[in-house]
Amino acid sequence: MKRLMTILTCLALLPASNLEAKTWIVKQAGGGDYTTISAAISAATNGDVISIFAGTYTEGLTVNKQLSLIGVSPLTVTVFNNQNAIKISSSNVLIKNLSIRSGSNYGIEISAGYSGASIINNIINNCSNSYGVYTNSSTEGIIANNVFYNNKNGLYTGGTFSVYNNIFHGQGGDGTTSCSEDNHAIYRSGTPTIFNNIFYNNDVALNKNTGSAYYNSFYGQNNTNYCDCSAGIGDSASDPKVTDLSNEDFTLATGSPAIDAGHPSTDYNDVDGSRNDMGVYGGTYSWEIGPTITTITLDKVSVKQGETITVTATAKSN
Ligand SMILES: [Ca+2]
Ligand SMILES: [Ca+2]
Repeated sequence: MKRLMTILTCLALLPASNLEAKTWIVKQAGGGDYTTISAAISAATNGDVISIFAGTYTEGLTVNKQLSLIGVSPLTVTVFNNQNAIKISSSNVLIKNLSIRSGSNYGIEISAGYSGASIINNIINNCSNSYGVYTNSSTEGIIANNVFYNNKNGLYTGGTFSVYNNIFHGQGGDGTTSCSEDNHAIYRSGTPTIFNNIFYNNDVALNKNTGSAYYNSFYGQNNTNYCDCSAGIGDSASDPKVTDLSNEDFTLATGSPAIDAGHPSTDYNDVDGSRNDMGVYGGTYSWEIGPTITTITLDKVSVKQGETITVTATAKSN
């Protein structure tokens, strides 16, 4: 009874919003709470999670509440819009496990003045007329373990973002490669901190000299690694040997110089406890592209103290 009392006491101390947080299921084919992400955002309140199943969702999203938008996999869930695909106009928004494209504007725009944005484990691609991610001034958050590819420009940092363990490849690619044109993986404004990223085959990798950048990998740019800036401590200019970029296998091949070459602080260690690997499989937010669990069964629904319960899961490969 004492233990039960303790648990009840802890629950009573939690803020009400935690107790009321809800997960909304979005399934385009039906069977969830909604078939569009926009409808789920309208219904949700601060602190809720929107869980998005496979599909191509052609809708522009305005996230004006403290929400987590989480896809089942960036390889199977796409958000596309001809204008901004996702506009964040709230603090403390999480965008995770989505493939994001815009026809003529930003993949993700973070409106001025909002903090606590987390952009994690996404593929941001083919924003062919603008930036994959654009953060306005007075914004703050993390942009970690994403793949930016084939955008006109990858990322504009207008605020105070930590940008780490991303892969930027194929930005620019329109035949022009000058520092003064739209070509870059990252254009720096504000004061970003940029580390553990891989820059591969962009027209220009890093443009402008604000904030700080170190322990990044630069290889195969069409023009240059650095415009108006220079190499940071720990930067690598060797082929990072990503296994197969064009077929979305972002693991590092055996012998890759990006292995154990990220920031040496234990704060950024990989999930296996070793020093950070550059790229999307390094650090706390390592990609989890493995089998997807499809069913979970329990052999009983209640157990006595000391009794065993068996949980059986089945899964399919991605
Ligand atoms: Ca270009
Ligand atoms: Ca490692």
